[in-house]
Amino acid sequence: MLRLYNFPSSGNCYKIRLLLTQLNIPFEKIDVDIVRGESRTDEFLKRNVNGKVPLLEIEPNKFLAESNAILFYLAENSQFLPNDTLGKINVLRWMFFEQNSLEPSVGTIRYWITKVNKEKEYEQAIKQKRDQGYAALQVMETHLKEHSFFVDNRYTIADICLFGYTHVADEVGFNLSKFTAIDAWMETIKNQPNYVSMAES
Ligand SMILES: N[C@@H](CCC(=O)N[C@@H](CS)C(=O)NCC(=O)O)C(=O)O
Repeated sequence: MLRLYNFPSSGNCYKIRLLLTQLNIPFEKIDVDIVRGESRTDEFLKRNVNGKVPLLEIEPNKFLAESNAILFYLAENSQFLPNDTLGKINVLRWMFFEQNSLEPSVGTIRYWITKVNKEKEYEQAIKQKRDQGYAALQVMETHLKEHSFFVDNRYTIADICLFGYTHVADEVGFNLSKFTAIDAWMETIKNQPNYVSMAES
């Protein structure tokens, strides 16, 4: 059985739990307390030299790191990834955008505020990252005003990947009220077959 090294409230880990659930693939979860440094032990670093979760053990002692690489691996030959090259490349395009623009802003602010209590200490950095987060959300909003999903007008891992941090942005002070297309897209995702929330997965 696949083993997922996991931190329950991480958006990056949730992406994997959501896809595995929607693919009906059973998996074992091994929770790693990243706040207490459990992803930085010698033992864990042997599994992932980058010291981060999610990490998927795809065969005994064979590990795959990076949430979006894991999504791509799992989605191959499924309904969640287009078959054609251009479709796949467009999925990658949005996954790179997520890691470059959304996750380092919304995801990092969320970690600083909710996990390590650095709201005061990192006030300036949070302000800067909040602007970057709103800029990323605006790009998504503009795209979603014209399209139901990110690629080929169908639900793919590009949507799963972007949903991971977008749907929890309001928990850390992002006001999403003017992002009506994002709101509609998030509702559509919550209505997909076998959808599971972060807390329930
Ligand atoms: N680019 C990586 C980011 C992974 C990441 O930042 N993981 C965080 C949790 S969301 C982590 O494990 N942090 C622990 C640490 O850096 O020590 C991915 O998408 O998987």
